[in-house]
Amino acid sequence: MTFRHYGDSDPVSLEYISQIPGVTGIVSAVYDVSPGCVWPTESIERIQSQAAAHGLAFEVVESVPVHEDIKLGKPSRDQYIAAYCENIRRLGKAGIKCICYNFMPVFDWLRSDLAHKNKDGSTSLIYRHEQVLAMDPAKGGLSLPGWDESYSAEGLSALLEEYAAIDAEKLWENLAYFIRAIMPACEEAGVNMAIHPDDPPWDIFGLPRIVTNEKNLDRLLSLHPSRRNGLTLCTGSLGASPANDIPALLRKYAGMGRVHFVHARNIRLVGENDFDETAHPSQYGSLDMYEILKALYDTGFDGYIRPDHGRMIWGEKGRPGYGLYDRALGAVYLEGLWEAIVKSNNMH
Ligand code: DNO
Repeated sequence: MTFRHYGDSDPVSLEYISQIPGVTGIVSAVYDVSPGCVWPTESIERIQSQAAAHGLAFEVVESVPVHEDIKLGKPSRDQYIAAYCENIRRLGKAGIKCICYNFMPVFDWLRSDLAHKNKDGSTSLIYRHEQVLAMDPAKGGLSLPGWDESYSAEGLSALLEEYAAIDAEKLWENLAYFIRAIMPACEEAGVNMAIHPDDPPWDIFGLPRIVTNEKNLDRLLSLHPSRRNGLTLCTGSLGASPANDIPALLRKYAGMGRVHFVHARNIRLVGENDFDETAHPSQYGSLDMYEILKALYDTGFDGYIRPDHGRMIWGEKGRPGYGLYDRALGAVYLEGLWEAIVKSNNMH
């Protein structure tokens, strides 16, 4: 059981993380290096030793960002891929076993509201498709948590224009090129790549999104047969589309040994393409967390898992989705389910 940590700027301390029952490691990254550049070994080692000082392992990186030129398939991609491979080798040497990354054009995860007030006074991240469609990213003033705020409105418009030539098939080609180019470094370094599904799993602002459903996950895994070409199975991202049966997907892909990392969280579907993030327990959302963990247990899953986004509760202020309290409750809830599954299976 791991817990995401955003480095020195994270209001949640490593000490507090080490106090959460059952959490044995952190998921982190070097945050002060631009996409496409090489991470200094000292920065990687610093995270490693800070975690170790609190008895926490650092074996999972989220994320090593993929430079937009790689997604766009520009000639400059080769130099960025070379830097990516160097990062893989450095991370492997420092004890990292798994790298989470994504291949979403321009924007990472998107929500329409980061602090939607629930009846009980807690706040949640929510997504309302109409509201997102009404935003114009090229006009600026749009600030959503998942994406690089360093773009100016003009820079963003120019980038979006470059993507006009990239349809889903072209993006697949560029993803295939990237995966095939990095696999040798992964083999050499002993590092598993775990692509994060697109969140939400549909096209946004006219940009194609391709890591969205079973058919596409099959295609992704077929791009390179190595087990190291694997998945971050994010229950909330894929679960936003009711066609995605999460326990079934886990049984299939974890059964193939291709799931290296699980992001566990619950969401409540409230309309077509609309959802609220909820507390982790099954009763609050549309996902059955017991069935999800049961699928992992039955397939002998031995990868990493972390509680994903939590609500803001008990007056906590912090990074949307990444407060301490609700994620800690999520971790312990998941551990409780796991203990019950393990023990009830040993009894038979
Ligand atoms: C959201 C996260 C994502 C994830 C990246 C991986 O909270 O799960 O931002 O870190 O998509 O590259």
